[in-house]
Amino acid sequence: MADLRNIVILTGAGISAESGIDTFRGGGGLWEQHRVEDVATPEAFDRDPDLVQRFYDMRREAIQTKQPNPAHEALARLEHEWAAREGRRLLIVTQNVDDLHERAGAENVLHMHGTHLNAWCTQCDVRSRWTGTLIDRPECPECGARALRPDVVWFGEMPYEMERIYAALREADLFVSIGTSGAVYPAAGFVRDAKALGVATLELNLERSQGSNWFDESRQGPASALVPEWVGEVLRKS
Ligand code: BV8
Repeated sequence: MADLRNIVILTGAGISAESGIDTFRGGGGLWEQHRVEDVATPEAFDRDPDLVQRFYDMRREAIQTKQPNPAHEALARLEHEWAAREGRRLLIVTQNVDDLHERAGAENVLHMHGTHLNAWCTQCDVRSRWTGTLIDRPECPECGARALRPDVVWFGEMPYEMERIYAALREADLFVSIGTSGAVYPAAGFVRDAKALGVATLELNLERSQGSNWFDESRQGPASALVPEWVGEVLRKS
């Protein structure tokens, strides 16, 4: 691990679970309370915008009451203590729409599925920081149209900054997947892309995921324990 220069980390809902944010597919997960087709597709939004807005309003409000956990804090430490040295790069690609990576101090964070803290105007296309609700169809701060939606990538929509992600994978020495079930593409395919590129792969997850067999190494346990332990290994060997 001493010759590591470039790490790409993918995080999923599992890294935020110990902060009290529901995952999607675990026991009591979000998708057990709502069918994906009813709340996380453009068709659902067209069919029943109030249901979708309420689903995201509830999650946007909940997220703001939560705090980063030791896993988020360890990744921020990795960025500031390891990646800050000459010639090293760390990119955190998160599927999560919460801002716990940033609130833990991480800066180079890419939200491939969007963020709860933006509203996206379907009229003028401008994204505005948004911490309130959208159910009451508030005016877009930019153009005034009552046409705001969550700035979240729904099923069937193209995730953000895919080219930047693949460019980072092409340069990486190590790809680490943390807290994701490996159920949703294209994120679930990154481990295979990494392997095809000769990049070493590590999974840190509470239980085996749909992608575990693709990883060079897969460790099971809570992120709040596994991530600080792994970051400590990297810092000690660097
Ligand atoms: C696209 C919105 C193309 C934001 C989300 C058939 C085959 C392959 C692909 C497809 C297919 N049919 C359709 C597709 C494409 C589809 C897809 O993959 N479907 C799946 C269901 C088969 N993908 C898409 O539609 C994507 N877009 O493909 O576009 C395209 C091409 C051209 C032009 C236009 C478009 C868009 C996908 C994004 C969907 N949006 N969310 C929101 O509401 O928050 S997905 C949602 O699930 C999340 O965003 C997240 O990304 C995703 C996966 O969830 P996880 O983060 O992994 O969470 P999960 O609960 O599943 O797992 C948690 C894990 O943590 C578990 O393993 C658990 O063990 C672990 N854990 C729990 N506690 C802890 C822990 N680990 C550690 N510590 C703990 N304490």
